[in-house]
Formats: sequence, C-alpha cells, structure tokens
Amino acid sequence: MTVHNRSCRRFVVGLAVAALFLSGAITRAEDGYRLWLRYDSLPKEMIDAYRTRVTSVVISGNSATLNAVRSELVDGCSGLLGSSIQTAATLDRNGAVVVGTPASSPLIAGLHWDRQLADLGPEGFRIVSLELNHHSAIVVTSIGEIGSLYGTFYLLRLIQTLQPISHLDVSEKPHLQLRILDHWDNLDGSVERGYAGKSLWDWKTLPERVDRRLTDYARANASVGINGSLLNNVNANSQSLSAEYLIKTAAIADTFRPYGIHVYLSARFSAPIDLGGLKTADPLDPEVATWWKKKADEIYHLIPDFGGFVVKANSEGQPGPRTYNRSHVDGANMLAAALAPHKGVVIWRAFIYDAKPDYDRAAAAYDNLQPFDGEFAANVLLQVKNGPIDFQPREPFHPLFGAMPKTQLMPEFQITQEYLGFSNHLVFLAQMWREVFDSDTYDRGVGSTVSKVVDGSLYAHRLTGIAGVANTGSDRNWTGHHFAQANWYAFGRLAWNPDLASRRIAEEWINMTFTHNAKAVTVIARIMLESHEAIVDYMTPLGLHHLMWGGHHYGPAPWWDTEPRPDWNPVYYHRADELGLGFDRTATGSNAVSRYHVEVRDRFANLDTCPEKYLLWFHHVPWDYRMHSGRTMWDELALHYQRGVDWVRGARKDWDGLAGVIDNQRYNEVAQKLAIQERDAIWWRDAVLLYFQTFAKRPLPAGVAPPQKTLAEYKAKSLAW
Ligand code: GCV
Repeated sequence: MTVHNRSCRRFVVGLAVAALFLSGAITRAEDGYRLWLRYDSLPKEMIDAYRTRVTSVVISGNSATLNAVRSELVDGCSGLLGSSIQTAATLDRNGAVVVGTPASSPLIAGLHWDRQLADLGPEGFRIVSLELNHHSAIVVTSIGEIGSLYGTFYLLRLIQTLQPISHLDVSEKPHLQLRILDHWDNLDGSVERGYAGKSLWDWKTLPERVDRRLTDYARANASVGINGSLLNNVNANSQSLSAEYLIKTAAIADTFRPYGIHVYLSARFSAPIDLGGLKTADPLDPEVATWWKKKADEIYHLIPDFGGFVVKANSEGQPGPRTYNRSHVDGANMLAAALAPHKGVVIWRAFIYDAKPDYDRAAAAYDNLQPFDGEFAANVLLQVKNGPIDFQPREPFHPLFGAMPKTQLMPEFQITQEYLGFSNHLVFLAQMWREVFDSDTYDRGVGSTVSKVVDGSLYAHRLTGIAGVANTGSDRNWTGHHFAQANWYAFGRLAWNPDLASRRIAEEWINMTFTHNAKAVTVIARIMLESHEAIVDYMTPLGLHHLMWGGHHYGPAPWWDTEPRPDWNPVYYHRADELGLGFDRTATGSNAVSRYHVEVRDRFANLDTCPEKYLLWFHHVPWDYRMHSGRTMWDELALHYQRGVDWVRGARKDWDGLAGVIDNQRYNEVAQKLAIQERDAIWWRDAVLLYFQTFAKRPLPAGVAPPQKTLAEYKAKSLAW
C-alpha cells in the first residue's frame, strides 16, 4: 500500500466514524459501568407525559452538594427525556423542578414547610407537585442539602421506573441512621473476599490523584441512601491510621462529602504499639487511652465528619482487649471515649468465636457478648452478622437479635458472595435479607421482628445502623456479575427502609438497569426472586451449612477436615454418620438453640415444628426420617439438589429468550455466567450427594441424575472460578 493510499483510507475511516457519531449510531458501551444510573431515553410513548412536567431545573446556591444535585438532575432529565433540560435562575414557566433547602432557596423558604421538614431530618425529604408563582412545579426539599440530593435521586427513580409524577406528595426519611458499605480492602490493593477486581482506592497515587470513579461510586451510593464507607479491611493494618494514610483517607472523604458519605476506618487494636511505640494496647492503661484520644483528634482535624472506628477484636487472630484479660466492653468503651467529643461512633463486631473444647460456634458470639448487655457506651454499636455462623447461603437469624435490648445492634450482611458462588452465580440477596428482617425474635411478644430490633423501634434506641460487606471492585462493571449490582442496590434500599418488599426492589432495579419491556421485567424479576432458594437447593438445603472448599470457599468439599480449627471444617457442621445427618443443637447436643427466646427455641428444638429449611442446622436427623412430603430425608435432600440444578437450567432458557431485548454485551456476559452457574450447580449436587451417600448407603431417588464424575475426582480438585 502506498503512503497516499494509507492516508486516504484513514481519512475515509475518520469520516465514517464522524458520521456514525453524528447520526447517533454509536452508542455507549453496555459494559455495566453506569449501574442503575443510566439515564437513557425513556420509551418514546412515555416521554411526553414527563416532558410537560419537567422543563427546567431551578436550584439556587452553589455548594458542592447543590452542584452535584444540579448536574445529576440536568444529566438525568436530559437523558431520560431525550432533550436538553436547562437550569433556570427563576421560576418563569410551567414544569420547573425546584430543589434545595429553605436556607438555599427563597422559593422553598416561602412555602413555610419548616416544621414538616424538621420532622423528616436532614436526610429526609419532601417531593410535592404544586402550583408555585402561578406555574406548575415539582419541589424537592429537605432541611439538609443531603436530603435534597436523596430527594433528587428519588424523583429521578420515579421517572426511570415510569411512575406518575403529576400528583406527587412524598415524605421520606431513612429508617436507619448509619447505612454503611464495609470494604475489606487491603493497602496493597487486594480485596479480601472480593470478586470484582482490585480495590477502588489507589493508595499509591492518593492524595494527589483521586480517581473520577470515586465520584461515580459516591453517586451510586447516594442514589440509594448509603451514607458511610468503611475503607479498609476489618483484618486491619495499623498503617491505615498513620499520618501518611490519613491524608490519603482525607482526600477520599473530601470526594465523598458532597454525596453525604462519611468515611470509617477499621482500627487495629494494637495500633498504639504498632504506630505509637507503646509497650501495651491494654484498654485500661491511661497511656493507651491517651494515644487513642490524640489519634482521634488528629483524624477529626483532617476529616471533621469522620464516621468512626470499626473493630474486629479477638477474632481470627486479630488483637483485642481479651489479649490483656480485659472485656470487650473495656475495649469498645475506651475507643468510644476517644471519639465521643467528635461525635464519632465505635462499631464493635460481634463476630467472635473461641475454640474451647466442645463448644458450638453457633453459640459463641452470644455467650461472649450477651452478658454485657447495657454496659456499652452510648456511641457504641454492636455489629452482628445476620446468622450465628458466617454468611452462609441460609442461616437462622442470629440469637443476639432480641437478646440485648439495652445495646444498639446493627446487622452486618455480606453483599460480596463469599459463600454464594463469588461473582459467577446469579443470586438476588434481598430475598435472604428479607427473611432475616422478618424473623420474629419474640423478645417483646409476637411481632418483635429483627427489623424492629434494628430500626430501634422495639427498644426505643437512639442510634441505629446497618453494614453490608461490599461487592465492588475495579472491574469495569463494578461487581463482576451484572446481576451482583442488584445486591448493592438492594442493600441500600433495605438500609433506607428494611420493610421494603424484594419484588419492588427487583422491579425498580430491572427497569433502571436493563429494560422497561414488561414481559422481560416479569421474567427477570422471577429469576431474581427465585434465585436465592435455588442456590440454597444446590449448595446447602435443609439447614446444611459450611460445606465449602477450605480457604477460598468456592465449590463443595463436605469431606474437608484438614483446617487447623475444627470449626473451619465442613465435617464439624454436617456431622454425617451412618445414622443420619446434621448438627444436634438441641438439649441432647450443643443446646445452642437455648440462646433463642422460648417461643423460637421450642419451635426450632422440636423435630416436628422445626422449619425444614433449618432442619439439619438444629437436628441430627436419621436418613429415613419422614419429611412433610412423605419422602425420606435422604430422598428429599437429593431432590433439593436436583431442583437447584433444574432451576439454573430453566433460568438459562428464560435468559436465552431475552435475546434482542437486552443489549448484546450484557446479554452475552450474563449468559456466560449462567453457563458457569449450571456447571457449578451440577458439581455441587454430584459431589455432595456422592459423599453423603457413603454414609447413607441408599440409592439416589428417581428424578435425580447420576453423577458426572466419581467422588475421588471431585475430591481431587476444587471447582475453578
Ligand atoms: C474479614 C469470614 C471470612 C473472612 C472475614 C471474616 C470476618 O471468616 O472468611 O475473610 O475476615 O469472616 O467477617 O471477619
């Protein structure tokens, strides 16, 4: 090719690309980066209904938050309505969206809504469609700028999900105060139990360079009301509290502040020794207390709205007050005293389990902490995992909920799928969290649900909160699996209101993220809403738990018995023998069931009344035990595994039917992940049933497919992810 030809071709290609851009034929990559904040044009037939209601944006004031509101609203409405929506200085036509606080906006001040807004608080908001200065308008307002931002996202969501906006009169406020994403991110950029790439925080280039992505992360969080980020792993490195790293953290906090997100840090209990050169970290040592007070002062000097410390103490090798023969209360309250003058909180994790001989891990956190009810300082929250073991596909609710009325408990959920197929399996976790929130603790009689414990209403608690272990990372689509984004979204929505229905959350998310096509929404919602039960079926049905391969926790290894601690081994949990299967946690066994209120205890402890979904959690059950279906336990177990596999096959078919409705890129990427999920579900069924069959010595019932490999083959190599 001659030089002339080459440059000629380049010119032609350039022209073609330019023409494509001008014609709008090149659209943005559908790589999932935009999450649920896509703002693509609504279906044509819907746009007109909104265009008359939204013609301009009126926002006075120029704070960082109000500027964020302005750009979100202008971008969002312009994109959704397919025409450029401009900001206007005054209300001079119909269809203005007026946003702000009574302090920032004279128009809003003139409404005299101060009392109602004060009741809703600085994060709550009102959205009202009304006549203002003889023009139709929508007012979005709060006494706090962050409330106005939340209201803005709420209004955008209404439009994104095709809800009517002509007669709005909405008042909302968060049910829980602290709504935090916990990042188990290490300073080297790795993420413990992270399956979506590296950490979002690039400690090497901070504070000079702050990735634009952090602003998008903050927008996504604010859009669902998440107001806190724990930046570092609870298996903490003291360096996170060093002067060098605090400056980096301050740069992140500055980026998050306009979006109402407070940063938190995991505090390693031995930091006074590691960083301060002290000889001890004994919480009752005055020098130690002084070190922490000075550290708190240093932090708040740099980050005035710092949230507080999260502490994993005396658990899985972490140091803590027990190292010095002090109690968890001694440790938590000492840190609380350092933070109290700055209005910071201590979030003390209840994930504490000892390895006493013959103890049951399911009772350990309760036994360690319940006796201290009422002794924690006012700015301490106890962070309790949803169940008593460790984020298993299904667990009964943690017995501490409903057992510490004088202590502020906040639940810890795991959004990242450590035990649920990493970022390969489609599972919508709202279903699982709903089950926890709806569980009745009976502490104040019938209806004392976990959600009432958590939102403070059962015990009239002042301080409330919730944490979710994040599933985000540097992957372009943030979460590795497009559907894992739904779990981030659902966590935020439930943190705002733990009583929301999973279906509503799923349908919102699908409309915002994938499609408005009604048939497709129905299909996708069904897949999502059934997915949790299905993963339980092919991983750990009937109350089985912790059957995962040691260490990485991907795939089955019920035979595993080589971990240094008995309670890290699957054999500890399933207790299979020739007689039957399951962990006897009744009075004839560990009696961990006695930690629940009598009504719950009696129901779980009785073989006839124990819900079958928890059967093998609480009972060692004979292989021939008759289940409610009339089948034997062995047959029922095997059929659950088969049902899980069948479900994945069905979901694949359903997804295939969406070709052409979902953009190619995301359609194909999800289809590929579903293929992996089917492979894994079969592997789970076969490996677990073959292994348990060596004890049960019974054939597989009709309807269960024969295994694809031998037990020896399954034992030889773990599933790859
Ligand atoms: C951060 C489980 C996980 C650990 C995690 C721990 C915790 O044990 O496997 O990676 O450590 O929970 O919640 O502290």
